[in-house]
Amino acid sequence: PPGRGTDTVLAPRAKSKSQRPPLYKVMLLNDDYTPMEFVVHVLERFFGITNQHAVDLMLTVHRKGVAVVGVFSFEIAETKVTQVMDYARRNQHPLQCTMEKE
Ligand code: TYC
Repeated sequence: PPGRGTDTVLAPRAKSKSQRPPLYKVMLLNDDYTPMEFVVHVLERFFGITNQHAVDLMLTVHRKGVAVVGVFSFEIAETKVTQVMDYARRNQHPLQCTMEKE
């Protein structure tokens, strides 16, 4: 029947949703106190993002309030969130990092 999505045709060799693990978006949230340079450093250190892209992404979070900084399996996403939150706390910054199922 129409509208139930039961007859979706997959592209050749594409895996159906049930055949791959769910992905999780890792997001950084803006705040008024964390220094911009610290956020750039976090993006480079924990997400392997180049300085040029890290500056752009940090400014996107600064302007929009939130941005996706990566998409990972549950376990990797959880590790990233823990690493960022621990590192921010150790450096006494209120930076928040969260994850959400894609
Ligand atoms: N808004 C912060 C400032 O003006 C910078 C900032 C950017 C903080 C991104 C957090 O996730 C963040 N210093």
